[in-house]
Order: sequence, then structure tokens, then C-alpha cells
Amino acid sequence: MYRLTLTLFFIFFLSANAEKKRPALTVLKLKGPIILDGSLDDWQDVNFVEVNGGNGVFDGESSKAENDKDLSYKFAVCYDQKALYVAVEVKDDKLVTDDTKAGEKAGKCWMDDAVEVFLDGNHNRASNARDKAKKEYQFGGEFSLTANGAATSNCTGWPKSFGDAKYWSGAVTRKQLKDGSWIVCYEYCLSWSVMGNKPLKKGSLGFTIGVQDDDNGGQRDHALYWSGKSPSCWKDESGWGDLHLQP
Ligand SMILES: [Ca+2]
Ligand SMILES: [Ca+2]
Ligand SMILES: [Ca+2]
Ligand SMILES: [Ca+2]
Repeated sequence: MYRLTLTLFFIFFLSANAEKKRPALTVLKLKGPIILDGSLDDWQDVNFVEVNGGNGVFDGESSKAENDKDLSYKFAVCYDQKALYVAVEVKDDKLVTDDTKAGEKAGKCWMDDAVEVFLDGNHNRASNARDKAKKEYQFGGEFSLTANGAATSNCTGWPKSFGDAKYWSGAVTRKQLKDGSWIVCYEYCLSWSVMGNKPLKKGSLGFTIGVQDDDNGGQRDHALYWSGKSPSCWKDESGWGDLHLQP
């Protein structure tokens, strides 16, 4: 009897811990204007969420970062009738953007120091956001910016649309600290139209962020997600977190 109780306890313990709970955020309505200049001074009223090796998900396609100085970040989200706004502040020991050029609209952002914002606008938590028929692209997809300002939205219904306010726009700034490491700030404005205008009606959307870290050129070294099912967090919307828009 004792052995059976112990076994049942362990089965319960393992199943309770098998999957990380999907995180959720309440997104506040914008109070003042967000100016897309890469300065986050205009985000003082919005709470930031810290993401690091302890609470985030390193995608198994690349390795884990050594420590928070190698790669960690915080992000914030707010909205208005026009768009969803995202701010990200990344800590990175070495800045590398050898595979992209500033001004590109279809850059290989996934190979450099970059932020990738993932949107599931119809909030259906599809297991394959990259389905061949591109069904999910009508409601979002992957919107990437590198530390040098290169962009890509090729995995969305709106390729090469960066910089057009009808779709999405943003800005990046970088600052080197005394110890040689970097703080990179990203600001995004993602029009509701790139999400098929669904979230405002529904009051919610699926969302995650993946920050890519390249420290030595070529492919990325690490990819750290706020929420995701590894490997290939970028593909499976069911691993992403939930954003609830404050009415
Ligand atoms: Ca700003
Ligand atoms: Ca790094
Ligand atoms: Ca780096
Ligand atoms: Ca690279």
C-alpha cells in the first residue's frame, strides 16, 4: 500500500511538472504616445517582464547561454485602437550582425543578434504556424528586427512591409557599457491589420518573443523565448503565452 501511494504521488508530481504553465499578461491601453525612436523613456508607465535562463525557454535548436550577461532581456507590451506596441531591452556581451545589413526588409535576422516577435492574432494556438497554405500568416507570424535595424516579416502575410505604418514599423538603439557589453533597445508598432484585426474584437491574442544571440558570426548561438515548446518554439503557437487586452 505504501509503495502504491508513493508511486501515485510520483506520477502526480511528474505530470504536474511535465509542462510549464503558459504565461499570460494583461496589456494596458496606451496612456501617452509611443515614439518609435529606440528610447524606452516613453514606457515608464508599463510593467516590464524579465526573461532569463531561469524563467525563459532556450530553444533546443541552439545552445543555452552561459549566463544572464551573455543573453537576457526584459519586454513590455501596450496597445491602442491602431496597434500593439512592444518594447524589448536586451543584455548581450558581444554584438554581432554579420549576416544582415541595416535597412534590409527581408534580412536573415535569425542568424544575428535579433528580436523576433510572434503573433497568433486569431488565438487558435495552431501547432504549425508555418502551414503550407499559410493560413496562420493572415493573423500574424514572425516579425524580426536585428540590432543594426535590419528587418524581416517574410514569415507573415506581409513580407517586406517593415516601415509602412499600415503594417509594422520600429526602431533599434544600442549602447555599449564600460565593461564592453551591450544594451540593445527595440521598439515595435504592429498594426492590428497584420493580425487580421482579430485581437481587438476578441480581446486577446497569442504572443511570444524569441531573442537570438550571435556572439561569433555565422549562425546564432542561443535563442531565448518568453514562452514556447522547444525545439522550434517559433512554429508551435500552442506553446506561446496569452495577451489579454484591458478593455
Ligand atoms: Ca520610444
Ligand atoms: Ca551573447
Ligand atoms: Ca550577441
Ligand atoms: Ca550571424
